[in-house]
Amino acid sequence: MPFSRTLPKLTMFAAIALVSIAATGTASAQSATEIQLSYKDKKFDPAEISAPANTPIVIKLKNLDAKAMEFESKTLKVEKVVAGSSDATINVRAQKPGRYEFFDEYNEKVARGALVVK
Ligand SMILES: [Cu+2]
Repeated sequence: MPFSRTLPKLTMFAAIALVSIAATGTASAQSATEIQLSYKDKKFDPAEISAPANTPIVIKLKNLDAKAMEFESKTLKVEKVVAGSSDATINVRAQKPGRYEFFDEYNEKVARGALVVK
């Protein structure tokens, strides 16, 4: 008897949870800001990019150099190796206003840029 009472409730709860997860995923995908960024001769172009606050950010990075690079930002908590002459998509979660530095970890001293969130 207890089973027949609790099971429908649990199923209903699971269904609601799934629906809300799906809704959230769709909403954030739609509002994401997409930014094109290229990397050549150990330089980011543009060196400064910007995005609105509180929305997810998608950075489309083109590594135009023949060597691999590693896009890294400690403040944005992202790190991604991008092979030479190839593209990568870097997903950044929604941020508060501020200036977030990023760099190529393989050329940290020279290859630097910043994301300005307003
Ligand atoms: Cu790293």
